[in-house]
Amino acid sequence: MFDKVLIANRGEIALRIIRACRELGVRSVAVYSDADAHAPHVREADEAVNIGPAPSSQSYLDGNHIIEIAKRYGAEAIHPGYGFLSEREWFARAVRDAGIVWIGPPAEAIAAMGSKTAARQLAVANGVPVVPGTTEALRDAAAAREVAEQYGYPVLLKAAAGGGGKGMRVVREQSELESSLDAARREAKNAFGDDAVYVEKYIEGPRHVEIQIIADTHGNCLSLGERECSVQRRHQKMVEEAPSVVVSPELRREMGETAVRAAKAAGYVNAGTCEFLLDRDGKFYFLEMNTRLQVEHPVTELVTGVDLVVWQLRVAAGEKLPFNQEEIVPRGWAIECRITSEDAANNFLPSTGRVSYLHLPSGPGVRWDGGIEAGSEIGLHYDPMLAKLIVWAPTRELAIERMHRALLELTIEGVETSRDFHLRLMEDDDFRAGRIEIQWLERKLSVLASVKPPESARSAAEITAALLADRDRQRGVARRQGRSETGETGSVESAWPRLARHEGLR
Ligand code: MV4
Repeated sequence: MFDKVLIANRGEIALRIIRACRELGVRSVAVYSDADAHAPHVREADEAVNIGPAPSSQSYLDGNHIIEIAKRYGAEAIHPGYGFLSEREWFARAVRDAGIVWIGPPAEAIAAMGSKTAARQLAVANGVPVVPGTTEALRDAAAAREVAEQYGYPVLLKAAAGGGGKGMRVVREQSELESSLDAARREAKNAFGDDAVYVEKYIEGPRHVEIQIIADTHGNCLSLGERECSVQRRHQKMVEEAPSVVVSPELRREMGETAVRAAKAAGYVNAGTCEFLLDRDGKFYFLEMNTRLQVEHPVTELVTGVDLVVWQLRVAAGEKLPFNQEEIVPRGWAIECRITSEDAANNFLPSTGRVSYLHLPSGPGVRWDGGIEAGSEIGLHYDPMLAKLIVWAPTRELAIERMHRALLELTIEGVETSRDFHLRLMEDDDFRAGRIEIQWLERKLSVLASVKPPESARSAAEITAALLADRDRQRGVARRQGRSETGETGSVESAWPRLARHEGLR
């Protein structure tokens, strides 16, 4: 195992990696921008080095500078976390060329999966089902028309260099094709500097189900099962769970074998994820492979018992995976809510400010992977995800109740957060029944993102409720639950005193 690892990231994922390092007896080197001088990851690491100004381009994305620091501080390996430099082929190569171990897949595997058309060709060549469509970029509108006719409308134009939904256009009929192709090309050129576009049959109302894999350097590659990630808005996931309500043990085995085949074809090592669309008939199609640790990895950890970050470090150090596929069986249910500094009532506008008060949930089956503390300044330089709240329970129903309970315990003041939105999600009948697909949340937004009363009205109500609660307590009135056994939100009389105890009387 390594003596010292540099963590080229910030926030909750930097802390997550520091924790894994500490359990393995590995010393950690954090890097931080001027904006993060007082951030928790800086304090928790064994050493911390300032790498420049707040903008990512001058700090967390300055790969050459980070490699210099790794050498200067004697770090034998670099963990990139997710985002930032994690999927930059050039960086994986530069780290390796500097004689430092890259805690991630080989640069060649990042490249193989980086181009969506190349990934589709690799998939097709290895018997991995993809959505019907082309595996090469379209030459012109006439070629687009020809393949669209062949597959039938609606079709989806996608950027070859893309991923994450940029440069995508649904085309419902031939008359829209040419203008959509122009638009997709322009968007692709802007986002990726490459206007290559290809075409797929458009799948209506699918789920987004992804398979976690892990591979060592000895030729072992295992599937750790699926995550259901359909609850997303504008390609930003908001809730993830493992397993998925629609994945049977047989389908899990089939999707797992498919993901392992795709990973092996790319020469993959380390943790990675194959994304699939799962249609209403239970047919699945490979979309793309994420060649990094993902934000939502904890739900897989909780149902499999495999510490993914520890195993990233171990396989990067050359260790063999000690388990086999038959031993990996998901147990119970895990759900993750991404707690962001966004105002759901205001079109998810990013919210900034200082976290003036923070109370974290705990108790049975609750995990908090956070990157903030009371006093943290939330600005606009980085991603608005502040933390992940993750729960485990024996069944999905109990996991939803547990998440609801944990969200009730959570108080974050000073910035707007997605906490209330997540509470309403956990109360939603469709969500509770598992009736979700990739467009579900956007259809539901108007109901879930209801406008809040103004702050002045809220604080007056809180003070009133606090006084009422105090009076009741002095009279010895028994505490009542805020939620009944049928899952209905409690009456105003019971809900307010509970809120008051939480937020008014502290
Ligand atoms: C699709 C699709 C429907 N049909 N491909 C979105 C981002 C990129 N990873 C692929 N995406 C999609 N590809 C076909 N042929 C619908 C989506 C899609 C989506 C996929 C996963 C998660 C969320 C999504 C939201 C909108 C569209």
